[in-house]
Formats: sequence, structure tokens, C-alpha cells
Amino acid sequence: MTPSRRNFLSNGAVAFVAAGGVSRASAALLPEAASQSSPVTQAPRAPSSGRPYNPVVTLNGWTLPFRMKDGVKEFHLVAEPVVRELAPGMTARLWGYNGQSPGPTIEVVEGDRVRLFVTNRLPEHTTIHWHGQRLPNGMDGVGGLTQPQIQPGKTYVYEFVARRSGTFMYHPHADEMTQMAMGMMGLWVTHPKDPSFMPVDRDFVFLLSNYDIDPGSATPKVNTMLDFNLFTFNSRVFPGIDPLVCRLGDRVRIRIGNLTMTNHPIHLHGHEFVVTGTDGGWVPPSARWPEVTTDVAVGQMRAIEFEASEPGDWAFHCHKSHHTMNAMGHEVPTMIGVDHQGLVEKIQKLVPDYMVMGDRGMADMGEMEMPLPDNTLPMMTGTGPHGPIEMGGMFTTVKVRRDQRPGDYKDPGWYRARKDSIAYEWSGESAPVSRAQAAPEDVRTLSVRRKGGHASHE
Ligand SMILES: [Cu+2]
Repeated sequence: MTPSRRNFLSNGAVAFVAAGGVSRASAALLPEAASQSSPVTQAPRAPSSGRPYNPVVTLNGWTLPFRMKDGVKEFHLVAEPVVRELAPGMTARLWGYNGQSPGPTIEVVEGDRVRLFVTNRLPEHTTIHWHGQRLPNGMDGVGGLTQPQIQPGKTYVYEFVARRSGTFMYHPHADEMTQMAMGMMGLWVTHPKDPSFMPVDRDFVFLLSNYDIDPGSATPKVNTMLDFNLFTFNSRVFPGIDPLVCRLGDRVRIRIGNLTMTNHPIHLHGHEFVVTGTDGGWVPPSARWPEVTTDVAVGQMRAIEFEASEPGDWAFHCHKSHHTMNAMGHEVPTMIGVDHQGLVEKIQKLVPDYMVMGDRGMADMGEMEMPLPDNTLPMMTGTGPHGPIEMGGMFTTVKVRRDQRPGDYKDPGWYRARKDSIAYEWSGESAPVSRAQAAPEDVRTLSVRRKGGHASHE
């Protein structure tokens, strides 16, 4: 056993003893740390005390309960290893908060004094940084800079006033390359003091995160710099991501935070929206312009708003096409246009399971039943009412329904469009197809010049 392995184990043992051995008297001072094991979207949690607000809905997530103590809103976050189902068929061993990655959403009201107890049940030290908040410097959660690291088994207390309304995030500022690659992050929403300020009927929130998990394994590779293979909304990939269910005519807000290593152009079909909020606060109406795609850069928050005026199942996704794929083989050659005739039989004599892939594009992958290693997902997955959707990763739908009851977020199933309103196959006479002249057989796209110049190269 190496010394570092031994240290790791003894740290873990200390954490366990400390977490399990808290005396009753001191435990009573801490607010209960609620935990969540289900990845299903929980209904919005109306505040039980304190100032009123219109709660948000965390996509495939939940809101952390609080208690009022002498006028202070108290929360208890526990940083710990968690098991997160990324989609049915695949679970990942992540680090998160209170049983899930991302951690629970924290909802408070502008002007609230907030006290956050943070218990560390990880095998290494951590901190929490309250991304975007105005707060005293010592509460900013940058390990080494503004506070000592929270060692395994210890609980730290953060306290500050939520000074401005808006959308924020929380994440570690301690070994963050590892801890964020492992899924440690959460959302924070500060509601305006006046509940009639910019009211909406549905207020959704989610974080963008990415992981690199080899097929057949469950723990993300934390040293990956750019080549991630799973891109997620709230640590879920399509078809494991719930739809954003709306009632026709609803004013809808979607708040998106990005804690991945790259930007994500988030695109909504069938509606145009305006960006109403950024990390810096609310955008004044005179400064907004209509969009159908908004780029959410690394470390940014965007709130978008629109009227759900068009019934249907509308795609809502990152527009980087690799981000709507699950674990991909990066070494796969492009085979479009390659003639396989006669080759397959020859190869199958050596490799009986060999299949031709990609000679007419990759769309076949959406329906092909290929043998997969345990605990991974097909590259494209999810089936709709008209067949395979050929998407994974950062994709879901906004479902707009006339008969969805206010406050009801239950999936209404697939949209039943009127038959004469669906794109259809032309059954009339076919017209002659005029084509550009075919490329000549002997076309050279690459001409190599050898040292001897033109003369030696024909
Ligand atoms: Cu993306």
C-alpha cells in the first residue's frame, strides 16, 4: 500500500467517525440536512415561512428546505459522494450535495439574511463559493484566499445577506478541477422582494455540466481538459432529461448556468425569446432583443423568457451537435462515400460481428441495436412518436399544451398533431431531378508537390 493510499483511507475514516459521532446536543444546533435520492423533477416548493415568492422548478432536481431561526434563513449542505443516474441504463459515481449532483437549489428572497452550514463528507478538503453574490469577502469561499479549507468531517458556517435578486450558482473553490469534474455544483435563486416584479407562470432552472466517463466505468476522468463525452442538463442526458411542461399562453422563464469547460448555444424551436437576466442582474426591457439561440459562456448565467404560444413538442437543445450525442468514439473514421462492396464478407471471415457503419452518414446509429459495454449509453438515443430522435446529451423538449393545468408539471405524453399539420411525403408525380454534373472519377483534391518541382510530378 502506498503512503498516499493510506492517507486517503485514514482521511476517509476520520470523516466517517466525525460525521457519525456528532453528539446529540451539537447536532440539535444544525438544521437537518435533507437528502434526495430520486432524479425526478420535484414540484416547486412554496415557502413555508419568511417572505412570499414564486418558487422555481429545478429540472430533474429539487429545492433545499430551510428553517427560520431568529429571522435568519438556515440551510444545511452536505458535500459527499453520490450516485447519479445520468439516464435510465447508466449511473455515474459523482460528488455532489445532499444525495445528488447537482446539489439542491437554494431559494431565498432579496434582503434575506442567510446562514449556510456546509458539512464535508468528501475524502478531501473543500469550500463553497457563492458565484455572483455580493457578500463580505470572508464568505466568498475561495480556499486559501478567503478562508481555510473545510477538512473532511468538518462543518463550516457561511452567513450573508442576499442583496440582489437574480440567478446564481454555488460550487467549490478548492481543488475545483477535480471537484467540478466530479459534479459538485448547484443553483441559487434570489427572488425579488416584490413578488409582482417580472412575474412568470413557469420558472425553470438548470445547470450545464460535462463529464468524461469511459464506457463500462462509472467515475468521471477528472484530468480531461476538453474531450468530454457526456454533456448534461443538471447531470442528466437525453432521454433522461424531463421535458419542460407548459400551459398554452404561459409566460415562461428558463434560467441556465454553465459550469462546463466550453460555451453552449442553447436553442429553442418554435418560439422566440428574450434574455431577461444575466449574472449581473435583470436586463432592462429597452436593452433586450429577440433570439432563438443564446450562447451561455463558461461561468455565465442566462435567464430567457417567452410566451408559450405554440402548442407542440418543441426541441430545446445545445446547438453544438457533438453536445447532443452521448459517449462517442473519437477515433471513428469518416466513411461517407466509401464503397464497401465485397469488403464486408471478407472482414466477417475474420471478425464475425463486423458491421458497416457510417457509409451513408451516421443516422443508422439512431436505430441500430449494437452490443454496448455495461453502464454506458448509445451515442444517439431516445424515441419519439415518429421514430428514433437521434439525440442524446444536452437535448430535451418544451411541451406546450392547451389543457395542462396551471402548476401541473406532469409529462402529458407526445403531442398529437392534426394529421394535416405534419410534414408529409409527396405522392404526386415526380419531376425530373436536375443535378449538377457529377465529379469526374479521377478528380484530384490533393496534389502533392515533390521536391523536384512540377517536372517530376507529371
Ligand atoms: Cu453545448
